[in-house]
Amino acid sequence: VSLENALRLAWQDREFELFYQPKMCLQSGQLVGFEALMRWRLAGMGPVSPAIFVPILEDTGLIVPVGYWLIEQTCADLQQLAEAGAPQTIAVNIAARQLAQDDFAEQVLARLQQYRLPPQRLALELTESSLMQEPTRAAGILRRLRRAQMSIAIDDFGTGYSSLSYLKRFPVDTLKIDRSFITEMEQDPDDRSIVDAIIRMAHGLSMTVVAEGVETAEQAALLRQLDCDQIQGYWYARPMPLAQLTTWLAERQ
Ligand code: G
Ligand code: G
Ligand code: MN
Ligand code: NA
Repeated sequence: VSLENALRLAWQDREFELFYQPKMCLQSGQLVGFEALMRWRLAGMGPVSPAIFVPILEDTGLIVPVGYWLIEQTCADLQQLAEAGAPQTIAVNIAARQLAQDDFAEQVLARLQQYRLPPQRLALELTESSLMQEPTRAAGILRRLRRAQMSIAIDDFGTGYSSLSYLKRFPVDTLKIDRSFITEMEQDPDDRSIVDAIIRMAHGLSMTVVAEGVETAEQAALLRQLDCDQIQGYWYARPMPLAQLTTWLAERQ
């Protein structure tokens, strides 16, 4: 069977799973939220990376129904996390094709209402390239979501090809520095300068800045020195299924 057919079957059987990776505030050391990351275990093949299957979901258009289903799962898990004493935000990754739906904002807000969740509990992560496919439509959708108090982050920041002017055009409040700049930040003064510049620019624009892929205490310390707001990465916590996450939360009380 082709990967595409396998994905269609996986969707029929709701075989996708969400893992959650905690994010930490560098000032306080406190947990500030989570990123939802999709997982798919293909029988006989082990886990398939979303880097491989998300583009296929996009090409086939399946990402639209799958994406709404993932938001519903996230809403259900947000309720459970609040009951477990973790009322923080979960950020979900949104693909270009999802933003091409004119009623995307209304669909997302309707689900939050259905689960009785304030829209601030959900955040969105978008890449520059997904914003730039249909920038006018995307800007309209994001304005409606921002008006409802939802946080919008640019993911993989620094790796796209678009000009910085889009930061003025889209109502985003958070930049996530791509992990490729973090990995060698300690050895490579160029990477360090880029990270420093992104943090200053984000703060100049009154945005929150998050470093991705932080794997060591040294990287975390350096990012704190550079005034980065939040970190995400294996050093603080790996992506985990909800059951493991509730154990992780309980152990930290
Ligand atoms: O978690 P992992 O490193 O395997 O994710 C690889 C890539 O897949 C990342 O770029 C991540 O943003 C993307 N990804 C993970 N989950 C989702 C999802 O639910 N929707 C979309 N559009 N992308 C996702
Ligand atoms: O593109 P996006 O930022 O959404 O993707 C996040 C990806 O990074 C996920 O696939 C996640 O599993 C992965 N990830 C999270 N923390 C780390 C880390 O510390 N190191 C590495 N190498 N990958 C990480
Ligand atoms: Mn992301
Ligand atoms: Na990223």
